[in-house]
Amino acid sequence: EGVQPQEYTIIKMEVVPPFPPKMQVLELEGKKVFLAAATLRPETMYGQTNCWVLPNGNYGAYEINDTEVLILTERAARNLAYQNHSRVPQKQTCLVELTGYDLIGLPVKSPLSFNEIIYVLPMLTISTDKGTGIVTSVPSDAPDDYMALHDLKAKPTFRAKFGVKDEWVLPFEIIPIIDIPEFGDKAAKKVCEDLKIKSQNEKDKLAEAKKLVYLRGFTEGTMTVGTYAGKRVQEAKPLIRTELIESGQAIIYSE
Ligand code: A2H
Repeated sequence: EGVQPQEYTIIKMEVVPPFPPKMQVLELEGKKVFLAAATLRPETMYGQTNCWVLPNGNYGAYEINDTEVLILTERAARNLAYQNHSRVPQKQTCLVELTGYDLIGLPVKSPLSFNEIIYVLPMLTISTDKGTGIVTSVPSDAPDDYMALHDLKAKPTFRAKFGVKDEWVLPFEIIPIIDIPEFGDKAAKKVCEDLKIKSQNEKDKLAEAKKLVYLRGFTEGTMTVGTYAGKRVQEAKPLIRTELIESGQAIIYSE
């Protein structure tokens, strides 16, 4: 972890019932259950195509108030408890323990997403020591997301290995949401192709791609969709973030 505190936006992605076997417990009955994705780019939520978990990662369903439950790492739940987001003050309460494998294939409804339903898919490079251990996928603007989705789309054996059904992946295309001069409106794809990145495991090249897309996107990008279409990313970002938080669809989280 860095010296500077990182402030994330946690996006509440509602799990669509019926719940899978592991989540069919009395404690979750009547509760609203969300996957909690930590992002630095709330203005990109229009372009979500799926959501990522670490297959071997440990997660839990934690109460944040009397009616709502968030699925995330215990570490994030503890931090959130000290940021006023727990039913019992300053204490996380886990209703059920889960692994990434339990979550793969779940349908979720995520704020602002043009896709009404998106699916939980495996990403092997997720760190459980950062954010919530759950990441929402915007392949138009995030090189990591673009490559991980590309890996799943291109490799049937990779899908089979994690029990990923074709219909959770193949129908989902990149959604252009931000235009960047010279990079176009699928910046992550362009930069990954320019750098000849072959898979999600090429860490160094992906770090370079991320730096390029992130800097240019933030300083020169223009929203092409949503309420702030035509506005600069810089201007739209805080507005969209505030709207998500005030409508109860997101929460502020720092670590
Ligand atoms: B970002 P930082 Cl469109 N492991 O959200 C790996 N990656 C994680 C993570 C974890 N535990 N938690 C969050 N992230 C991702 C959107 C996005 C993001 C776009 C473009 C760039 C981008 C959609 N995915 O991040 O290391 C999340 O992906 C570029 C860095 O804490 C989160 O924001 O700085 C970002 O990494 C947080 O990374």
